[in-house]
Amino acid sequence: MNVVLIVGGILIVAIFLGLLRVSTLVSVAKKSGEKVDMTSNRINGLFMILFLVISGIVTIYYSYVWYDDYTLPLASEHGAVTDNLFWITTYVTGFVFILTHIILFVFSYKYQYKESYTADFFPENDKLEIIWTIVPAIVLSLLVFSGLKAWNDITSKAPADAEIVEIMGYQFAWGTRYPGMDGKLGDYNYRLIDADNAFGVDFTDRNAHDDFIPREIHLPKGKPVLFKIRARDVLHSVFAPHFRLKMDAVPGMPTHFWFVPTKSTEDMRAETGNPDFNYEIACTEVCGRGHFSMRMLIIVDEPADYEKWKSEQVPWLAKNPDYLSKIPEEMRELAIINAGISNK
Ligand SMILES: [Cu+2]
Repeated sequence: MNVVLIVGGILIVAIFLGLLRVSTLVSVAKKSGEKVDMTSNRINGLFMILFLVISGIVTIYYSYVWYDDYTLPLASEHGAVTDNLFWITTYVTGFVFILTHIILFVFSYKYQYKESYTADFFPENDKLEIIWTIVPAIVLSLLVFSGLKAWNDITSKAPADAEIVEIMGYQFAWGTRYPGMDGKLGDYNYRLIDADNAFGVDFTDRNAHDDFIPREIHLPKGKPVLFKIRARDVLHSVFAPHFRLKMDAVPGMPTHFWFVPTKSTEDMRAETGNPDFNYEIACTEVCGRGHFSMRMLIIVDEPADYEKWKSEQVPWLAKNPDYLSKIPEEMRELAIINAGISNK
């Protein structure tokens, strides 16, 4: 369908260009006494109107057809604020955009050259200039300051009881690490990254012993969550559109984002009528050849289910007991206890 539309569009443009060429040649052949080639002027004027109408129809058509794709159902508290800002900005700028473009193309047609026209000398108009300076200044200030206030609220300090989840981007996947039952993520150091320890977790930090590394992200519904975001190699960007969450993952410069998920995965499946619905993180930084594969599932649970899931997770160290040999001897016993490794 789309290919047909594109080919059709190209053909229409080609036909018009052909017509323009023919009419220009005809007027040259006629050697009409006109100083200005009126035919091509008229055709260009018509093109202006045609461009306005066709591009207007295409814009409206695609905005309508893809509406659901840029208005995903919302599943976070702060998302209501950003959605609201988005629509206010879209209405204001959309109104100005449409108005100025209608004027631009209609005037180009209406005021095309005619011999009877004479130019008007119109050097200045203070009243007009004051209006078109002050009105946009006020409107833009309102938009900017309401955006700034929202941004300050969204990027404020996370509540102390927020669930901490580490998100690490690398070529080409996401990894996630949870602090375990002590609620504290262990330190990391890129020098410690090896074939086993993909996160470079520093197990000389006792907080790291019970950290666990699941395959999917689980989050509790209705509770604040703090994403601690980092990248291992190049720039990546955490994008979870249903939560209206987007934050770059930068190597060597950890970032963070906190939010409150408001709908569980089950809630969203019911709302969208899609039994296969899943929240996900995508990467929105073109980070290399495998960029497209950077997808990670997020499952939002009811708080009780979340706690149950969390308590069932096995610390990374318990799953990889061979790694104990790399932990300094004086810490090994503590690590075994903290990771809950049964000592036979
Ligand atoms: Cu990426």
